[in-house]
Parts: sequence; C-alpha cells; structure tokens
Amino acid sequence: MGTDADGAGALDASIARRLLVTMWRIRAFEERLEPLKRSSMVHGLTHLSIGQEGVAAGVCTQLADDETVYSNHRADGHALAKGVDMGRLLAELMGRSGGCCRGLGGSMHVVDVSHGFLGATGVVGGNLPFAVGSAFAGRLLGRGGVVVVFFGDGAAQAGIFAETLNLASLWEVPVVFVCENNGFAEFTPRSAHTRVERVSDLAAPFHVAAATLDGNDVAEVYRVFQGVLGEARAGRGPFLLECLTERLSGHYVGDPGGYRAALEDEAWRARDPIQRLVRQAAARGWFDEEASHAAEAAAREEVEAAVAFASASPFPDPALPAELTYAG
Ligand SMILES: Cc1ncc(C[n+]2csc(CCOP(=O)(O)OP(=O)(O)O)c2C)c(N)n1
Ligand SMILES: [Mg+2]
Repeated sequence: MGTDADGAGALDASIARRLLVTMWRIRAFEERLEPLKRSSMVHGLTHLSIGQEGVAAGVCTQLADDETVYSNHRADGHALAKGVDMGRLLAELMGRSGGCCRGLGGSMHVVDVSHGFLGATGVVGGNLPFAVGSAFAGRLLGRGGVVVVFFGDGAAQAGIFAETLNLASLWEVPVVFVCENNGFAEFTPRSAHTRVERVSDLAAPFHVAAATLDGNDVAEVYRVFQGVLGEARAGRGPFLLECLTERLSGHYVGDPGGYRAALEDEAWRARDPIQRLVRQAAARGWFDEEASHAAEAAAREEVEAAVAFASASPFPDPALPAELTYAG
C-alpha cells in the first residue's frame, strides 16, 4: 500500500470534495443497510463494500451516463457512484415497486440503464464477457463507448476470465477491467487458490496492458483511471487495473468472519480511504476534518430520506411478473 502523498496531485479541491461526498454516501448507505438486512427489511444476500469505497468513487465519478458499468455481487458502491438514485436503489433492495427494477431484481440484479449501470451480477465472473460483448456491439453499431467492468480476485480464478481477456485483446475493445483485489473469495484467502499473487500478472499472456495500484488511495485510483479512460475514450483498449483493497465487513451480512483475523485488525484505520483523502486534502488546504463530518452528516440525511422513500413504496403488484414475462 502506498503513502498518503500518492496520486493527490491529480486532484483539485472540487474533485477531492466530489470523491469525499461519494465515499461518504456509499459508506453511510451500507452502514444503514446492515441493520435493515438484519431486520429483514432487505431481501436476499447483502454484500457490503465498506472499506472499498475508493475504487468505486475513483472510477465511476469520471464516467458519463452513456458510459457503461457492469458490476458484480458487491454492487451498491458502484451503483451509487455511477449515479443510481439512492432511494430507488434501496427500494430495489427492499423489493419495492419504487425500485430501479420495480422491486423484481434485488441486490444482485440492480440495473439502471439511464445511468449506464448495466448491473449487478450474482454469477461470479459472469459480467466479464458482457463487458466485451457490449463494447464490441458498440463498435459494430458505430456508437463506440467505454465499458468498465468490476470484478474481484475470486472472479479472476474463473476460466471465463481468461477467455474474456483473450477476446478483449483480440478485438481491441475499449474495456477497462477493474479488479477489486480484497484478498478473499468468500471465506478463502487468495493464497489458497493460486501462487499468482497479483491479478495484473494474468494480463500479460493476452497482451493486455495492466497495472496494480493502491485501491484504498482514492486519489491514486482517480489518477490512474483518468489516464486509462482517456485511452479508452480514444477507442483504445483493453486495460486491466488491479486495485488492492480490503473489505472491512464479512463476505455478506451475517458472515461470522471467524476465518479472518484481519477483521480485528485496527491497522485498516490508517488505510481507510475516506480518512486518507481527508489527510491528503488537509495537507493541501482543500478541506479539513470538519468538512468531512459535514459530508458525512449530509450523507446520513440522504440515507434517511432514502429509507423513508423505500419504506413508503408498496410491494409490486403480484400480477407484474406475469405481465413482464415474454413467451414466444
Ligand atoms: C459462478 C459462481 N461461483 C461461485 C459463486 C459463489 N460466490 C459468491 S461470491 C464468491 C466470491 C467472489 O470473490 P471475489 O470475486 O474476490 O469478490 P469479493 O466477494 O471478494 O468482492 C463466490 C465464490 C457464485 N456466486 N458464482
Ligand atoms: Mg475478493
């Protein structure tokens, strides 16, 4: 992991504030999601990304609505950072008709086409070929467009990862593969899966440009992704960015976490992406801790408004799934 000084030179005060606000919105949302899940207000599995907010913020805040993101099972942060409305996201997780998929998708099938969020995915690695297909289709249809796909270190162990990198390289599609390497696939450390420590090392055989960076340094994520995004917008690619990070909660809400000593490790506080950005910003005179508290308070207020919106939204009409079913 790098030092506080990393990457911040790529930011200015307003970008840094935007990143701060985005990370607080994700954290406040997920901290509220946990009790909602435990009280059965939220349905299906809940995978929190607390600790990993720097990756979602550093990447998604740079994308336009017509630039596409494919996410995985740990999707809330990607969705919020890509512009999905917080109330509609929560309503979706609560199975309410005001949700972005009318409450029929739930946490691993959140989609919001209007913000280029083409969705969460429950099949580990299943989103990787979607991204390449989407970028290839964009080229065939003459509309181009950058596609970003988030995946974990566990997904890199699936055979489809190699197949996807191969085709992405062969077709030279403007896809950015963003790996959130948190060192675990469910309850299994990476060292139990492979001798290849760095996911970025898997890109070279396919001639895909790759880099490993500190995913807990949002400024570094922003800086490196900015360069890659410029290339992809010019039609070049693919690229693989491996962001080293840490999930600070269990694999899912309810995971007892006994397999993982790091959960008790207080050292993460020094690497917390939010606090790191605050220190970098304070050193440059952009904002201080008080401004961070204000951003946190605003985020928590927004979350309560989302809870009120989602709770007031009715469950979908039971006839809706039949109406939406296509039978040829
Ligand atoms: C094809 C497939 N195999 C297995 C699973 C079960 N599963 C759910 S999450 C997960 C681990 C994923 O690890 P990683 O890609 O590193 O993401 P992380 O959970 O660490 O964010 C597994 C194996 C699944 N959902 N899909
Ligand atoms: Mg992982």
